[in-house]
Amino acid sequence: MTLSAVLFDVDGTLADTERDGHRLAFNQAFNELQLDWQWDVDLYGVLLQITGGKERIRFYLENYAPSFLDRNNLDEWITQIHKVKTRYFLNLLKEGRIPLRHGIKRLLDELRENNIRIAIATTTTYENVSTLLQCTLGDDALSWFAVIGAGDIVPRKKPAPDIYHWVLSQLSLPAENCIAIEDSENGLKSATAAGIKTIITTSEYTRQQDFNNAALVLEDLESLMRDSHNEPLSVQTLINLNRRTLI
Ligand code: XBP
Ligand code: MG
Repeated sequence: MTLSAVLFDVDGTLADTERDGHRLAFNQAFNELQLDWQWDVDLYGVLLQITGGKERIRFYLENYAPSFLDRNNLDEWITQIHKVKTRYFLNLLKEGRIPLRHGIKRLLDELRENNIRIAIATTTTYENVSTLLQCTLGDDALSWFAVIGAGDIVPRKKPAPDIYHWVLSQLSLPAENCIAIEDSENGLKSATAAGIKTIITTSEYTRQQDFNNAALVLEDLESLMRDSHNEPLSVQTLINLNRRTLI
């Protein structure tokens, strides 16, 4: 099997965006809208089982603030709240508060040097992705990615495979020529349901999740260097993995 493309998840994979990013942005939006909802670190860890910010707000209402469910135009209201939250999240990105995870820039550069295409498959919004890439990698970084599949472009979010199917179709590649890099059980389920071998780099909220079907589980892209392998996750590792040889 030729390795033709690597598909990257965003939140928790490209960058640790959740605890000190999205969670803060949600709380800032709730404050601006004078809603007495505050998502602390532990509660947010529970809410993260639901992917998608709008879906997460609705899940919160259903389980923690059901009196709001009687509002007229509930979906429109949630969409408005999410728009305010996204504005705060973009501000955090532009303030440089959310760096890339260890090894991400190195691996992106290596993949490009080896003419292996890179793509994005994420639940968050396109605007969040483009701003993260521009703030961390520079204005031309968006053009490095053959495809960016984000948010509402598909009807069902992770763990459904929709976003990975969409990215594969845009790449015109079969799943067996690709590898996905993810951080969560929802992401692993999504990518593997699309037939894509998946590497997990765990993040703060996902460390204890079930990664049984992952091809490889790492603390981060540099952790192989800290173990016996003495080298970080490299393109050759990915190529070998895709050929199903031992790492
Ligand atoms: C993670 C998500 C997103 C973010 C919040 O996406 O589930 O919903 O938590 O971003 P992934 P939005 O791991 O697939 O990158 O509020 O824009 O949804
Ligand atoms: Mg993720």
